[in-house]
Amino acid sequence: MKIIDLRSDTLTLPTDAMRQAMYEAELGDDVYQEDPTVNSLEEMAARMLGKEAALFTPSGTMSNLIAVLTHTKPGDKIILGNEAHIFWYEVGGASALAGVVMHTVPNDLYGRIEAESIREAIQPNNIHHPRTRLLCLENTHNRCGGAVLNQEYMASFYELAHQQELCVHLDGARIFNAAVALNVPASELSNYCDSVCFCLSKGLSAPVGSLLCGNEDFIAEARRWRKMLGGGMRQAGILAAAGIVALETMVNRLAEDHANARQLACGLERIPGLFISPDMVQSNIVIFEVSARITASKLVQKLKERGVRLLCLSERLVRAVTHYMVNEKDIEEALSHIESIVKTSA
Ligand code: TLP
Repeated sequence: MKIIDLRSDTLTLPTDAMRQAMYEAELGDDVYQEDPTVNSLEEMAARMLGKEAALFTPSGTMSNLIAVLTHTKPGDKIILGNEAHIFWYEVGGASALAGVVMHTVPNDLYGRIEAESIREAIQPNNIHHPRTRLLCLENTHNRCGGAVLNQEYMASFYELAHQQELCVHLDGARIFNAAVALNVPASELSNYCDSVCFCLSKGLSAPVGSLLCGNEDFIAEARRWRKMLGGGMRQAGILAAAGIVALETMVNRLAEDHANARQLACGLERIPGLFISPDMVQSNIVIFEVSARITASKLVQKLKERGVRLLCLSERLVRAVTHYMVNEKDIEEALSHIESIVKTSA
C-alpha cells in the first residue's frame, strides 16, 4: 500500500545528495572541535542566522534546553506562550533540568503574545520573586498551525524584552519556513533575538540535528552544557554533511510545501463536517477541526487503514504537515480519502 505520511516533516528522509555527502564527509573529533565538516556547518549556520557562532546539537529539544540552561540559573523564571513547544513537548526539561519556572502567557491563534501580558508576567526585583531572565518565542509556531511571526513583531518584542533586561530565545525549529513565507533572509528574523535554534531534520529533510546560534560567549558556554548533557558527539561530520546539503538545497523549495499545505486547507474547507480557515495556513502546518460526526482519533485511525497518516492532536483537532516527500497529487489523494471517510460517518 502506498503511504502518504503527513504526520510531520520530521519524517522526511535524506536526499541522495545528502547520502553522498555523508559518505564523502571529512571527519574528526568534534569534542576537540576538530571535525572540519561540523565546523563548516556551524560557520554556515551562524552566517545564515546573522550570529557570531553556532553549535551543532542532536535535536531541537536539546538546543532549546541548552539555550535555557545558558541564559538562566535554577530558580529563575522564563516567559513563554501557553502553546509553546518548550512547554508542551520537551518533557518539562526546562523545569526538571534547568530548574526554571515556566510562566506561560496566552498565545493567540497566530502564535502571538500580547505585549501587555509579558509586562504583567515580569515580576519586579523583590526578595519574594523569581528573577525573570528570558522570553522564549517560536517561529513558525507549531501548535498555532505553523503561524509566522514577522520582522516587525519580532523587533517589538526584542525591544520590550531588552527594556526589561530580559534575553530573547527564539525556537526557530522552522525558521526557514517563516523566512520563505515572508520572503526575507532568516537573519532578518533572528536579528531580533539573543539566541536562536533551528532544525535540519524537519522541512530541510536532513536525518539528524539542530543548530543553536548566538554570540561567541553564549556559544562557548552552550558548548559546555551540550557536553554535560552527553551531546558532545565525535565524528559528527557524517551528520553535519547532510545538514550542509540541506541548507544549500532545501530552503527555497519550502515554498512548494507551503503551496501544498494551502491546497490541502482549501480542499478540507470544502468537506462538510470539517472546519478550517485556509487563510490561517501560512506555512507547512495544517490544523483542522472535525465536527461531531466523527472524532479526530477515529478519522486518523480510518485514514491509517488507507495509507494516509495524520496526527491526532485532541478529540477535535487533527494536524497535517507537508514536506518534500508529498506532492500535489498526494494531497488530492489524501483529500479524497478524508472526504469519503467523513461523508460515510454517521
Ligand atoms: N516538533 C515535532 C514534535 O515534537 C511535536 C513535530 O512533529 O512537529 N521546536 C519546535 C517548534 C518543534 O516543532 C519541534 C519538534 C522541536 C522544537 C523539537 O525538535 P526535535 O524533535 O528535534 O527535538
